[in-house]
Amino acid sequence: MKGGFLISFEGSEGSGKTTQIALLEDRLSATGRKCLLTREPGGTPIGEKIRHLLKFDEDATAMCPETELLLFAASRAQLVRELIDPAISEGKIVLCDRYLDSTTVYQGVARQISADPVQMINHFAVGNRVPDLTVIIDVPANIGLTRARQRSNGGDADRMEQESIDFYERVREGYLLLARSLPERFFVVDGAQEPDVISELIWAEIKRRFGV
Ligand code: T5A
Repeated sequence: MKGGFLISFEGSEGSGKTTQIALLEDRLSATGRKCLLTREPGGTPIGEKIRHLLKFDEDATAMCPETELLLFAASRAQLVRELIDPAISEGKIVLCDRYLDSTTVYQGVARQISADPVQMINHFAVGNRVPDLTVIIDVPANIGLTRARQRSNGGDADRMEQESIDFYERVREGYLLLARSLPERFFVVDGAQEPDVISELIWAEIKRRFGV
């Protein structure tokens, strides 16, 4: 595919999304393709303020699941219109660290908000901008959480990292269920392998699908 397209990366905390996005950008850049790297929540000035509210604001401990869902969607709506759509129009490959499937899984499956409003709000936020490919990096919840906590050097976990292990197991199961229901959009990779091995598997899939 020579035009622009969107690849999202999903997985639980510490699954290795950020690491793999950086490795993929190196490979794509070496072929001469221009990339835009972005993340959710965040990516725009408005989105980064929402990110801070969702993760670090001391008053956010009182946040109810419905508010949380709408804030993630608000950040995403801004990101699509301000960055993702223009970049794709310019022929860039957008690599997004989390996207609408995070809401389906974290707020829908793990927080147990009904599927219908989650789907409707997701659709309202992104319009037609569905990923051309979603890479799920699958790791057992305990491995991902250990990595995430080691990376923050024992510093305080943010609000989203303070859930029970059951919550992150539901997240993992939610992603795997989603991938089984939409195999044409998802590629699941075992994230317990070495980063270079995972990167090679993702690259092979991208070449197969997009011929880059
Ligand atoms: N959320 C988000 C929702 O609830 N709903 C939504 O709609 C959205 C969009 C975002 C939080 O918000 C929630 C989900 C999250 O709880 P975040 O700060 O963006 O939080 O954090 P995460 O997306 O969870 O990202 P992390 O930074 O925790 O993890 P990554 O990016 O998956 O992992 P990465 O690459 O930073 O690696 C973590 C550590 O592991 C090492 C790395 O070197 C690093 O130290 N590592 C490996 N170690 C061994 N083997 C490998 N293969 C490794 N790969 C990486």
